[in-house]
Amino acid sequence: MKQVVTFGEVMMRLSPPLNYRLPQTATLEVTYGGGDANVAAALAQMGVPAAHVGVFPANELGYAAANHLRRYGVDMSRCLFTEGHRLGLYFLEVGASLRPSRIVYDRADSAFANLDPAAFNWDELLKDAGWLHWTGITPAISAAAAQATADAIAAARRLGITVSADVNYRRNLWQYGQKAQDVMPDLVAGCDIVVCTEGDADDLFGIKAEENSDNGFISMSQQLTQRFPQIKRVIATRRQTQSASHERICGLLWDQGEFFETPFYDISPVVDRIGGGDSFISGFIYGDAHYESREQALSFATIASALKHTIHGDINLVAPAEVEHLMQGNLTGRLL
Ligand code: KDG
Repeated sequence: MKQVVTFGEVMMRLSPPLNYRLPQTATLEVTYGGGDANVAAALAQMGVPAAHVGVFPANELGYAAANHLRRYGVDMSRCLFTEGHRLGLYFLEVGASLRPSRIVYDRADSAFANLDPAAFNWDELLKDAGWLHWTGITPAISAAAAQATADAIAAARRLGITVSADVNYRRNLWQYGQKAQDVMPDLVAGCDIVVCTEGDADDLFGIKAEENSDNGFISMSQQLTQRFPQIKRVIATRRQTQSASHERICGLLWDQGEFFETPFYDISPVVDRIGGGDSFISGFIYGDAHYESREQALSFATIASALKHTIHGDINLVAPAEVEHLMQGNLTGRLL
């Protein structure tokens, strides 16, 4: 498989141990992640050539963040290290029972937010790539990041590279003056595959889906692909919470008029839900390259995402064999 390239911000993640609250904790566990880079890392550790393009401060924190991704095999040679700005941070307080997890961002004025779009020669950066992936987090960060995302997509289209996006609307991140509703339509118009929920399609594109479950996804996908004809496939997970301790997900795919769905897979008890969506699209990219059928690609993606919920940190560290074992119906957790 040709290289998958991702583009976006990587942050340091700081979390109290166990279910401690932020004001009481004496220690913070350090790891790193970013919606786009998590996809590159999951793929690289599954053996798919993956590179991440990002901007880091030229200091020990920036080098540590980049080295964290290198450790999983991500090619970081196209990243920039700049002076004068910082590494973004996010604090994750893991909830329990009725208390949901909370994220506190401290990412203003990061090196990535201050990137210079002219510093990226995308035709060169993507010349060996077969796939470009980005998330809606990246254009939310600054006007410069949105411009660089548009430039990357335009180059990918010129080069005939597959483009995927997780539209991932985070309304609290869009603070620099441009509206997601004005920026995102032009960006998703250049994509072949999008991860999109009915809620995000409504919020971002004003697409109103039919109300009931499967029909909602189908009607949203029909409207989305009519409005943006470059998009051939729409994927999403659906979450069902039957009780606080019983959650499960299934995968949905709309592919040029055909609808596929997987069975539901249990994800409880959830160890760490950050990066669950990134695991789904990285699983789909892997599955698309390794299986003949779209059902298998969707099953791989959904099971990979379900397994991510058992793994600490932002990055999905599952081996293809673990996913395949469960795809064969072996859902009892026997040793491989
Ligand atoms: O999808 C996971 C991301 O939410 C996480 O890695 C942190 O990039 C991040 C963000 O902006 O929240």
